[in-house]
Amino acid sequence: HVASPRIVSVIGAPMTYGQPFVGTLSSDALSFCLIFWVCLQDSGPALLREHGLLEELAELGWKVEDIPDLDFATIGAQAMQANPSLRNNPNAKNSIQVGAGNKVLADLVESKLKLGRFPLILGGDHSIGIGSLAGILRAKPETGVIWVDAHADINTPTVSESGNMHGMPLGIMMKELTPDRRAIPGLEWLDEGPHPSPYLSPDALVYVGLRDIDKAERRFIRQLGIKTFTMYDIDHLGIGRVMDLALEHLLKNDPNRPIHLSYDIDAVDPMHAPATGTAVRGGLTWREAHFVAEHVVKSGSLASAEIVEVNAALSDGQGASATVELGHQLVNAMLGEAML
Ligand code: 4U7
Ligand code: MN
Ligand code: MN
Ligand code: MN
Repeated sequence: HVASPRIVSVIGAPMTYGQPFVGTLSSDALSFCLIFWVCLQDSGPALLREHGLLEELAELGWKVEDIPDLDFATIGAQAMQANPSLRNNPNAKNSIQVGAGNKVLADLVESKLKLGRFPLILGGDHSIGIGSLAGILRAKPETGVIWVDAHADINTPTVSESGNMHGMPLGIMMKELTPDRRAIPGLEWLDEGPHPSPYLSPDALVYVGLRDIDKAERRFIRQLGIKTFTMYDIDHLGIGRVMDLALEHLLKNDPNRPIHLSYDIDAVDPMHAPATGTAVRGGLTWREAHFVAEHVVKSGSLASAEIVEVNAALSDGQGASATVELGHQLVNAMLGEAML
């Protein structure tokens, strides 16, 4: 159950460099950007705030620490200036900006966890998983991760077909797949300094909701034996059994293990979440989507959470507000709304 006067640290992480609507701009994307000016800064955190998210968290009994949104446009530009000879690699697009932004995010997440707070990270694209995992694993290396997504996000620069880093956070955070993170421009910090960021062990991860897995990703998941519940498993077993098994996998050896919930809104069916970059049909229903978060909360193990890939620029107004509304509801679920 939610412990009484806990502090939630709300961290706005409006990253866009990990997905294709930045960098090489088609004229369509460019007009999107002019209308919504979200090319270098995503509107997800702002829209969730406007939707009354912080007030609602307070009503749920949390003490709310609101942190100003990270300014990834400036952080990224400074990183580019600092080392003009460094080149972004086409196999890991914008890795300098993605890396610099995630370094700041990782430090923030680590410090909040060490203060005993609950980091709630509002994305932004899923490349922020690099920074949140790095910070979490530095503060609490024993953490288990539930990755709710249509996609596996376990590509690496070597195998990725798109080069988009929102498809790589898990591939980059596993030693078996990226043994030298210093080879990726912008990500050197992961393996440098007095506190290198631990890798995520494959058995510390459970997937829920997958239905669009790339060929290389399939191979990695099999080779590494990662616990995976696809949409097929959810249809077959029901979401209740799936979440029981997911928690059992992470908690069987250590019932007190902290859990991080990484929630990509594209896990949910596009009927409810159309405003996202990589929508795939056949996703979680409204209730299944909520149950996933509610059941993790009920375990008492949830220690941090993120909601990512809410991208209002990628839908009409109605689709955007429906997606923000869902994102808000899922955050409420993560922070214990369904608990009596
Ligand atoms: B998301 C993809 F090829 N796998 O790597 C890729 F299908 O964070 C999609 O889950 C990645 O939204 C989607 O580009 C990343 C593609
Ligand atoms: Mn994702
Ligand atoms: Mn996804
Ligand atoms: Mn996506």
